[in-house]
Amino acid sequence: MSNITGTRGKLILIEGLDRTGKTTQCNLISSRLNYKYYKFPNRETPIGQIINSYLTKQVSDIPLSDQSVHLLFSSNRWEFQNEIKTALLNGQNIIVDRYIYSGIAYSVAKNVAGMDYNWCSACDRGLIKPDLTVFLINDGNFDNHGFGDELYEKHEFQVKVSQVFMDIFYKQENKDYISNHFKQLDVSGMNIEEVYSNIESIVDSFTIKDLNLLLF
Ligand code: 2DT
Repeated sequence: MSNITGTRGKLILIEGLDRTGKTTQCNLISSRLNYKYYKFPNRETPIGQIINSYLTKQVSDIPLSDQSVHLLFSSNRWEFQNEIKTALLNGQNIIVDRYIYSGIAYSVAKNVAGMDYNWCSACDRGLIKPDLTVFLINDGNFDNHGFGDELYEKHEFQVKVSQVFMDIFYKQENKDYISNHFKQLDVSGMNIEEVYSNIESIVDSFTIKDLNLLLF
């Protein structure tokens, strides 16, 4: 399960609320540290295009229930699994901008009957799990000012999502992951370079202990 030098690439995930600078940081890590960059949702594939019309509130002929939207997001991750796996096994480091945790947090925050943590995580079971998740938080003083006008970019909803993120990370069953594969970083008041240098040192100092890929 490794390339010729006996190593495999690391899979690093940057998660967080809207407007915490995830995409900017992922771009920097990708260009400065030579990480391959994946962003979810990937809006380019046919599945991603449906997700994009949903998020941008375009009128669609396809009736989308909250359950189908959730499954589309998951399916969009599955579309890239083989590619990600091959790259990692070839020794390529990868940085991912949103992944399973956003999938669960945004869907659970909708408060739809039956769409609890177990239901929402089931379709992601078997996906490659990040070796390290860096969770960016800010001081929570976000208001509607500065959000775009996509579906989820509303203050009240972001507060709920933030709560669900915390519930997920601090769930008993995720305890081992949190102690060994998780870092929370409060970016309040930091500029882009300050956030970058924090993330860079977290990423640099993290070494994978297991040559096998972790799976959800
Ligand atoms: P961006 O603004 O980062 O493009 O995200 N989302 C994301 C979900 O609801 N489920 C998912 O599985 C993922 C990956 C978060 C667009 C929005 O899509 C939400 C914000």
